[in-house]
Amino acid sequence: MIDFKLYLITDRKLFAGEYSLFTGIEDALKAGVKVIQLREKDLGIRELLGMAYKMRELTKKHNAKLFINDRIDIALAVGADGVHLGQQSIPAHAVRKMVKDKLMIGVSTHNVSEAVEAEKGGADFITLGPIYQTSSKLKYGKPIGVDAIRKVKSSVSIPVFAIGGIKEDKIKEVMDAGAGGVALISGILRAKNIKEKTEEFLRLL
Ligand code: TZP
Repeated sequence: MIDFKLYLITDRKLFAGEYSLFTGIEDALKAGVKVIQLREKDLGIRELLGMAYKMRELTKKHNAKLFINDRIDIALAVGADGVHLGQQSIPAHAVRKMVKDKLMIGVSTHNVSEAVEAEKGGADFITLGPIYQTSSKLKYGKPIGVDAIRKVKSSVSIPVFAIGGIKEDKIKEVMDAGAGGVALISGILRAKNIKEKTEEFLRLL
């Protein structure tokens, strides 16, 4: 069951000032965020595993869920709640077959057909984006706009999390379009005060 509206995704290179990955994420957890996706794609497998164990401990302490980007093996090894798959990952249907109900599955999608395929494959929710311009626009492609949420929502029944360039002033627009929540990185991780920024997002949601 998806019982969160704010899906916070990590990028250890973004933290400002005194924050590091773990102190920054802990502040977001203290503010009440209930799910973290560990997404550190450039790390080697052993380093990532170590980080995932620590993140599992931290999320448990704050009663929050942990998703691991792409790596089903690491998600299972550390006892994460879920795995988050991209379009280049093993597809959801194959993961579902492997893990049964041991892991929740989130899938990154960009259009209706990817969303429908994810749902059919057994995904519990999808992210859809980039809805708006993001800071690293080349990496994620052209913004698909808020109407894409309406289109996808009319084709799937699992929750759709808007992603890409989500800041406080975009929350109302994406939720009005039918999003079940928002997924974001820089909107929170780049903040000077992560705790206050997270509280603000949670209030708006
Ligand atoms: N997938 C689509 S856009 C995006 C991802 C991972 C980046 C989201 O980052 P930000 O900083 O919240 O725009």
